[in-house]
Amino acid sequence: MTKAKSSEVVSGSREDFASQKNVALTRERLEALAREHGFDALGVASASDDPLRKERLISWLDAGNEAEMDWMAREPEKRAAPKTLWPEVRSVLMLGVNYAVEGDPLVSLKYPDRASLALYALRKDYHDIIKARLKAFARALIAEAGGDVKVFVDTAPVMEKPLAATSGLGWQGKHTVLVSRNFGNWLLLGAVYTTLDIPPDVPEQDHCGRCRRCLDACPTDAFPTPYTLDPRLCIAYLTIEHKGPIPRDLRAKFGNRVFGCDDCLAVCPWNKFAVAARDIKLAMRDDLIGLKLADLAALDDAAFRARFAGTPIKRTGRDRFLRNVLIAIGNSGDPGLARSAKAHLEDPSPLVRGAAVWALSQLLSADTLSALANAHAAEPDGTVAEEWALALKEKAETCAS
Ligand code: B12
Ligand code: SF4
Ligand code: SF4
Repeated sequence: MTKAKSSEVVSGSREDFASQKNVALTRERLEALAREHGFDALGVASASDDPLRKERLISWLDAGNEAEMDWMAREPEKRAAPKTLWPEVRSVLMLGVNYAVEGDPLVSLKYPDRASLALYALRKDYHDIIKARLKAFARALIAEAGGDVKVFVDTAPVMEKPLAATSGLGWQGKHTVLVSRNFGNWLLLGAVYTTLDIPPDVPEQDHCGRCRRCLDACPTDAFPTPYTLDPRLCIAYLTIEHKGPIPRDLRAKFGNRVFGCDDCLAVCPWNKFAVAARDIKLAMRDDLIGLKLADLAALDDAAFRARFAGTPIKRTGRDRFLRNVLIAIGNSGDPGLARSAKAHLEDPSPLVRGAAVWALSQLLSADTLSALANAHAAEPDGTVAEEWALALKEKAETCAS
């Protein structure tokens, strides 16, 4: 268990900490409870308003950064302030689960004929695991100290990163993700709002200094300024949340990243303090590592669901996933994969057909592409017809230059 500023131990706080039940619960006991319930890090934040947190959220939304994540723009007051979400809350317990891996986290980028999937996705969905742990932890907390609780992971209007920074778990790095001195970039977060008044930890300082490795590592230049991400340029957003075609000018920069992206996290020097996770429930699934693009391209809906059942990947659905696989096929430089793309020129989904056209434009000669375009001249969907037109135009320009 990593303590957030471990010197901040709860002691002699019987009245404050557990006023509803008059049972003493020391900081050590709180940490022990967190550890017993599968958490590697714990920090406590006050539930009071933080004007800066709200101001930053509003300016992020004003810039349209929620993009297609409409739910991010809903109820910003509740998201920014725990007490607006739940007036009775007094303290926020931020909990972290370590998911660091052994070896190079970016090794999958070296194999262009295989899919690179974000590390958090190569295992059972963390939402399910963390939510179950948060609930069990919260029940134990109530049993020992009383109070009411609400638990959150990811989907509720809760700003987990700024709250975790306030709770001393780490700081928001220039890539905006929480960096921990003990776990580097590899903590998944969950929150417990409680009516208990627990002495807060000291917020963590920013330890980025002059470093800018994460900013420079981003394949799509998704950081307009340090500490701000534009999701519309981020591969994680575009492969997971975005529903339409991948923006044309970004496709070549995706490489073989098919679901999420770890580049900005993996280069952070603070990862040197991370120790590979031994959490069995969050263990990497061997059957998801090094998957061949050709095999993934052959998945129909049922096979997609079966292959990714229980993982975060299932949430994108087969069509969006296939779109991503086809972009990676286009980037593979392997003409042998053209067959896999060609098989999707008559796919029922226009999203998939469009991505197949682009993939083929990257792998085939101008003549072969043109013959295929003629054979599909009756394409009924406007966006796919435009993909054909642009593919032919760009191919002609490349040949001329
Ligand atoms: C929406 C979302 C996304 C979006 C947008 C990401 C983003 N940076 O906001 C997309 C889809 C792109 C995304 C991607 C990823 N995500 Co995400 N995501 C979320 C979610 C649901 C909300 C985040 C949020 O509130 N964003 C809104 C903006 C306003 O917040 P912000 O980034 O903190 O922006 C602040 C800065 O700009 C800051 N700011 C501005 N100027 C300055 C100056 C200074 C000095 C400072 C300090 C700050 C600062 O102010 C803004 C407001 O606080 C959270 C879960 C949750 N409920 O919190 C998970 C979460 C952040 N994601 C997570 C993960 C793991 C990822 C990925 C690594 C997944 C992957 N491998 O593909 C990537 C990382 C990409 C990246 N560099 O951020 C984890 C991060 C864990 C951690 N250690 O921080 C979270 C917490 C989920 C979880 N429960 O564990 N995600
Ligand atoms: S997740 Fe990838 S694309 Fe998104 S900001 Fe980080 S490095 Fe850039
Ligand atoms: S890579 Fe450097 S700048 Fe980025 S979060 Fe880590 S320490 Fe901060």
